[in-house]
Amino acid sequence: MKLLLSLAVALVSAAPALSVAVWGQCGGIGYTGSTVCDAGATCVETNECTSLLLPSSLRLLPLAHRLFAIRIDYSQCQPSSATTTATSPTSSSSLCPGTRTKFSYFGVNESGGEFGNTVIPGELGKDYTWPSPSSIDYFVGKGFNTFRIPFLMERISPPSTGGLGGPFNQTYLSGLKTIVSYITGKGGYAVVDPHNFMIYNGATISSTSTFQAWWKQLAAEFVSDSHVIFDLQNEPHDIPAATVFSLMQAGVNGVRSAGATSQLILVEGTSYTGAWTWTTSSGNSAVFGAIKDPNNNVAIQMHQYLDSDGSGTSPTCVSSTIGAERLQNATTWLQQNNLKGFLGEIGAGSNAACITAVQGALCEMQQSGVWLGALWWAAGPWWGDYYQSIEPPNGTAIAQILPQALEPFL
Ligand SMILES: *[C@@H]1O[C@H](CO)[C@@H](O)[C@H](O)[C@H]1NC(C)=O
Ligand SMILES: *[C@@H]1O[C@H](CO)[C@@H](O)[C@H](O)[C@H]1NC(C)=O
Ligand SMILES: *[C@@H]1O[C@H](CO)[C@@H](O)[C@H](O)[C@H]1NC(C)=O
Ligand SMILES: CC(=O)N[C@H]1CO[C@H](CO)[C@@H](O)[C@@H]1O
Repeated sequence: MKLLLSLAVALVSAAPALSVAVWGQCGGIGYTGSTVCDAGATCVETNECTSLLLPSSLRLLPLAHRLFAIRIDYSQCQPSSATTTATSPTSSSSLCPGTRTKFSYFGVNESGGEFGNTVIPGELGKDYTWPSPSSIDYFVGKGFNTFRIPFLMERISPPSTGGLGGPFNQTYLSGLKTIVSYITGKGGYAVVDPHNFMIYNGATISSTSTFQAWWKQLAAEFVSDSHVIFDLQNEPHDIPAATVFSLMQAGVNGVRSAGATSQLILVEGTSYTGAWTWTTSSGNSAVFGAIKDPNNNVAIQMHQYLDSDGSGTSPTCVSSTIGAERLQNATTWLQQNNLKGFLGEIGAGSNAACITAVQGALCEMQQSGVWLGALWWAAGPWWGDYYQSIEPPNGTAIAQILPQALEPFL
């Protein structure tokens, strides 16, 4: 809207001028006016809101044409101190002063393989899909290195061919391995994430021996790739913390028994592994301090959203300080237990309060030194206009969250 208003202003003052006022046009295809801005403003190339300017006929063009159309060149005088442009990352030292430990693993979730979870086995391209290599390239190009790849246990271990003890579906497994190899081939880390909430084929997984054997079978597929990270289970819930702990310990043992000894393992707790309830209602903090790994390379994966119910379904954040507040108790617990954390999912809306809240969360994490990594939820080709989508080129979180809240913490 800002841009439309400024265009009107620019048209009214169309006579040649020595310099252009703030928000006025100062360059672009077919532009012949002054390219010099008033004092205090800088001429910036921008695509912001450009699609709003397209005639409605253009908006009906096929996708590829519209993508071309929104690349129409346009430059605008912006206040030199403007921080809202999507063109360059916000500086990090002003946001988060002091000594910080950068994340070893920083990136995004890449959804797709877990979509359509009510249709088993489902059809590739219709019920589920795999992440796009171009999305991986985009984030690697910006300096991110870690991608969490959700998939479904019912698709890799079909109930119809022996269930969790049966052979893998080679078609689905090969789809998973293809994207994992693509990521690790680029030097990145691929987090292999059975996105099942500890429920398989409608029933809660309860057998530690079945879970251990399943992980031994899966880890064997990736044994030689040290850039694979094993995320034992996404968001168990409605299971006692102690039961989830036993299953996670069995999973660690299963991975290591496959000979996969170099890789990081992530364990998750009950109550959707929420950081905000880790030390309180979930009961996780009472049991997870005892996790044992013969290779001493395990971290506690937690998730945190910043909307009122912590579900990641509303773009409204509780406050601009809620990110740091919700992580504080978990951070202290990690420090006291000499454990490392990994924030496998964080997400919030593209608005000022949420951006400040995400910055506060990531700042606290880096200042504490106990968090190995963080991943935004989520990229992936099928999110559409979901407010947390960070899928390039124009997922909702690309314009502001990426440059202002994530890139400063690279
Ligand atoms: C294996 O996966 C493919 C691809 O999703 C699917 O078409 C096929 O039906 C699956 N096989 C079984 C036994 O589930
Ligand atoms: C942190 O834990 C204390 C009790 O241990 C609890 O009273 C407080 O509400 C927790 N903080 C948050 C933000 O959940
Ligand atoms: C991204 O751009 C495409 C093409 O212009 C458009 O159809 C789509 O709605 C946009 N997505 C978002 C989240 O803005
Ligand atoms: C917050 C969020 O997006 N959660 C999603 C986690 O992944 C599952 C499976 O894709 C979705 O159903 C949730 O909505």
